[in-house]
Amino acid sequence: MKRQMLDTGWTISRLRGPSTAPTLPNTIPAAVPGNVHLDLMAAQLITDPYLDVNEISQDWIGRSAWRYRLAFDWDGEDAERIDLSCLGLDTAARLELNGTALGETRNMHRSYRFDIGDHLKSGRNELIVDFQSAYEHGEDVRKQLGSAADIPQNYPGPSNLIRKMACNFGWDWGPTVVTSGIWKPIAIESWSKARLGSIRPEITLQGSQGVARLHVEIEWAEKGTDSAALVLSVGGKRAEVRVAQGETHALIECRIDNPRVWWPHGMGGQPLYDLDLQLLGSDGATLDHWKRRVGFRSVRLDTTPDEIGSAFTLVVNDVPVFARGANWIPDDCFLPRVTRERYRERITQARDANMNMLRVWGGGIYETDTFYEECDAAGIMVWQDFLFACATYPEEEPVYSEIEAEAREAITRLMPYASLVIWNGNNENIWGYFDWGWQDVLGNRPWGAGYYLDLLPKLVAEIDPTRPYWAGSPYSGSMEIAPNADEHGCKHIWDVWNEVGYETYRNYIPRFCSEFGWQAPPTFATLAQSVREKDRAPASPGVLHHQKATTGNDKLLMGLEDWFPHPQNFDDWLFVTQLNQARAISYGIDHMRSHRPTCMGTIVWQINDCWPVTSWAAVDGAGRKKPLWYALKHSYAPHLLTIQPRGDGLAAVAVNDATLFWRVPFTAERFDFNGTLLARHHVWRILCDRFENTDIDIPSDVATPGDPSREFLRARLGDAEAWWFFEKDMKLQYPKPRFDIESADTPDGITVTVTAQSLLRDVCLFVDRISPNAEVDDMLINLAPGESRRFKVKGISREAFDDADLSTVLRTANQVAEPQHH
Ligand code: BMA
Repeated sequence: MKRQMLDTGWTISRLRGPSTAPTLPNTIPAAVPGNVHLDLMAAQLITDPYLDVNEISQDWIGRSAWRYRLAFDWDGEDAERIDLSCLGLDTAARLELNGTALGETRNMHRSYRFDIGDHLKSGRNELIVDFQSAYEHGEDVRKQLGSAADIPQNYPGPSNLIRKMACNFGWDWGPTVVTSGIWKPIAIESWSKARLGSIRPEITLQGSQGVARLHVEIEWAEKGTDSAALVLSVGGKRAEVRVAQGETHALIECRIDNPRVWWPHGMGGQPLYDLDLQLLGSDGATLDHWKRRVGFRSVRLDTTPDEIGSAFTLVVNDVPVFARGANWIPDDCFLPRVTRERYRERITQARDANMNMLRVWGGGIYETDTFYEECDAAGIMVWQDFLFACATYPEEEPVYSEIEAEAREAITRLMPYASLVIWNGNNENIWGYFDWGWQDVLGNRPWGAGYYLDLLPKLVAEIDPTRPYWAGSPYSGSMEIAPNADEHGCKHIWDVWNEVGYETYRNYIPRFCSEFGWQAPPTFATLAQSVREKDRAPASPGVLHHQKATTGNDKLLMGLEDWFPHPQNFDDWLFVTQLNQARAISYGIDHMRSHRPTCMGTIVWQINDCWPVTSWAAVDGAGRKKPLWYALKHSYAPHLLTIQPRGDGLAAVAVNDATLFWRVPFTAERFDFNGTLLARHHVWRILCDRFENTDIDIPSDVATPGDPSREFLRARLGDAEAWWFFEKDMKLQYPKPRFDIESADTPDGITVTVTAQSLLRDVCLFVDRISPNAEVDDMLINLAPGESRRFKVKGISREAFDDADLSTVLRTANQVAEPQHH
């Protein structure tokens, strides 16, 4: 097999579309992989769609048809078969080589292969890939489907009719930047005799044996008359099977005794083995090969009925795992920009926030192999949605066959990855069917249940029997039980944020919470880079344009209720809404983790953004960490101590997600805001076993304040500590924040030492306001009077500021809780 990448020399041109389009050159240089937006930006024919309100005037791009063209030389390769291999075309494309049509494609989530041997010439060749506008393609499908297409859909565009990334049409955190393009590599592959077709590796752990069982399809060149052999090697083991001439299926297996086992982050290591599969001709020459890094582990989903309802617990290597995670959306609206470095940075951010799971949400893509490779290496478990989100989907043709083919390919491509632990049918579609009034509109028409309850579980069982499948997020496990029930399956909590305050998290004890979130604007540096300076106000056109949720900015203020007064200026608005986001999510996680093992997972909406925007994300569209990221790091710590209401009083709950028992002294102390100790409770040793919780009563003389507005509780358990304030911030008589601040050079940045002269709550250092790329190691730190804390800041040099600047970017809850200090 010889591969010639077609990755240089392409051009694009606009074929047809709205008259609102600017005049464009006849041909524009194109990057492949890429898309038309990236090329138009690179050629400076459009402004950056992420800036200001530029998005609005660029609607013509998605409504236009585009031609990709490549002239290339071919030297008449001596091979029996020559294929054009396209790993990703977005979306409805027609391909032509030297004037001959090769075929048409209709699905961005599939790959395509065309036999081009008869159409290639030696010398100059011309390859054309014409993309129809996605909207026009949607209209075509709508016409074909008739009334079957006229079914509920929560978001704009035809994303429930065509197989294109749904959020490309706009979402409640994403712009409408409908694009077209060759978004994954395209190449000419020449081969003789035989090649490897699809490969389905079942990689598992059975007892103490690692099993690598590969179902291999062999494709024969037409003139092939030879037999072949497959050779598999992994972990020092080798297996060989003969493939008779014309045989298209083979099974090959290696078993490794006592392999090093792959574990999720925090539970053990992530050893990966090189797996190598060779297809050999009868002369022993390599015809084709395939390589992956694989990890041995077992996974199942425990849904055993219990006195509450039924469990929803992932069990890895026979150990129940509490999933500490976040939802993942495409990291950029323009997918080809997401490089390996960027995936690695984002996945490292997840790991550094003590996460062990990311959920790849169904309105995006089946991620690139790079994503799963990085998750494998980091020990980040992946929950993979099939690509259906917030809509009903027709089950008629031509949609059904596209979905089946797409699912088959996605399952096969992703099954080598150890990190992938569960397949999920859809995002919120079963919930929508039950609770969003869809049934009134649908009548008897199909809406997608046939995919989630029938087709997809069958395909997973057939293709990837080593992994669990769940029909939806949320889903209770039965169409007889409300999909978003607390007692069964996985739940989304969205009334908190949308309607009610975050104290409501405590009303729910879900078995697994696969979505819950709270919005805040991006960091200052990211906002400053995406809106003009005169637009730096909460309700300016620029800032509002970078807020896509219905009444999102109103909800930001609504959510401050009783905690903080409405901010009076832009800087306070940024800080207080970001602080409230961090507080809200910690409140939810601490509560749900304190209810292990009833609840066995919290997947926050969302870790990342695809552009600069006010959203639920912890890391903003430029990769900067919002205060929420630091809150996640604290609330997802393997050793969590949290104070929770229990009965009439308070308990400290120790949550031990570390692999060792936790046996340490416990102290709970009540102080007044001046730092005077008022009451104390000490226990010589508390035992909290590994992967367990222990509730520690706080005696009422310690838990009951004299003056709830001027006192706080502080509990410590070994390396963990928890604070408890008896009132919401607006009722607290915080002292005016007083502190000393000092900085010192280090080899990779500076340290900043903050010494509290008064109680300081939620100390945050917004160093991005001094140097856009500066990053602090921790935030949201409480300091009692007299206490010091040293922060590490990287990406900054002493020349950029003086210590007075530092004190202006230090913010605390004291500053914003009430206008009058005491
Ligand atoms: C759920 C998600 C997303 C959405 C989020 C915030 O609906 O599945 O569709 O972005 O909530 O509203």
